[in-house]
Amino acid sequence: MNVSIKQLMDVAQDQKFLDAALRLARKHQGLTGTNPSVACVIVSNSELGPRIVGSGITAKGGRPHAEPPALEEAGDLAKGATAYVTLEPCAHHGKTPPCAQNLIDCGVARVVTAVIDPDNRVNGKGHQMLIDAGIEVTQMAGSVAAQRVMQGYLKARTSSRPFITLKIAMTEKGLMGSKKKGNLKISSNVSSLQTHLHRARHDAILVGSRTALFDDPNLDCRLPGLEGRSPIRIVLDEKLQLTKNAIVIKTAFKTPTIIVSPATTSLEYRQMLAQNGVQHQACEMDNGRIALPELMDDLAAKGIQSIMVEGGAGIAKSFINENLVDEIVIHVGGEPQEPDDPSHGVYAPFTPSSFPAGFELQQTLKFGVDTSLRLRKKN
Ligand code: AOF
Ligand code: ZN
Repeated sequence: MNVSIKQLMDVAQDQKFLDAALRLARKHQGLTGTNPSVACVIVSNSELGPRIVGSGITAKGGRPHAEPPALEEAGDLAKGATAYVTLEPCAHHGKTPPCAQNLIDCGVARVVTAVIDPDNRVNGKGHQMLIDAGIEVTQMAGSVAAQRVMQGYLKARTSSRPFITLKIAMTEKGLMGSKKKGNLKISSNVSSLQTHLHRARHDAILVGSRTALFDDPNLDCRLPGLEGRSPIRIVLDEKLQLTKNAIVIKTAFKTPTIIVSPATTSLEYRQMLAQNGVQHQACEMDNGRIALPELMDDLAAKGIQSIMVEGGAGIAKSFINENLVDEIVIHVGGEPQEPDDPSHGVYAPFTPSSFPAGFELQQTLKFGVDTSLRLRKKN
């Protein structure tokens, strides 16, 4: 097949504007509830070349969708323009008419999208509406970046479970901490800043009660300007060990917090949680441990679509064993600090050089002296 230079340039131009839309969509990642953060960029061809005449992003909370504000900004310039939308435009009537209809009514000539919307009310119908109205529709193949921006939404829509990122800081030998000293400093400050950025992109952070008790962490996002992006904190507390003195409980009126414990939890403990503004999530037990798959189903039903699991070797192992993890982020500390007595070490269920079966390395980054590995579950 002969592909002309013009065709190659057109594909490159589509990719450029779709990438711009994807960067825009990341701005509201984790802030749009059960709606994905979608962005729309309207590009008009003038004598001087293509130029962006309107842009929009799904509003915080999920409505309005991305297309109406972009089309409104473009005004008459939307006629004959190309709309780059990171997700197939919706075909259903919600608080506003379908976005596909809005694009048709505004006279857009072409629509380029990155991902088909798996929502039953859309799933190809948005594209079909556009095609039936004579609009050229191009779906860009294999957009990994788009899948990443919408990973929580796509996972929850297709499997009723949240997308799970397991984040672990460890040394080359897999050391995570010390049973004696508690919190060993494994990773550098640059990695910690990256962790805060990562938190901001998830709906929730999850740790076990041991981590909440011994490290007494804040588990929020403290990056300047992103303080409002702290995700919900979830603590698994099957033995009801947390008290009102734990930071996660003391600060629950500021940062939403969910404590997970068995349905048999005493009224007294539940009252303590309620008085401190903490939500209680009753869970099923499986052989004396929290039944994680069922808990993940319940959290997805609550609208939590992505979770960063941050706490404890035991929790990491349970999530891996239950086959619940979609992505693993390992921060490998540059200066290994071994405990004097190796039996005091807390070790991860794997090391940076021997990952769990079924995962493949996607990205290696340098964070100061640390190395960060991103592993993804193979399809
Ligand atoms: C779009 N553009 O910006 C977004 C879309 O509750 P509703 O009515 O807002 O519907 C939620 C569904 O809308 C969601 O599951 C997905 O199918 C679509 N999201 N669609 O055209 C947008 N956020
Ligand atoms: Zn819409």
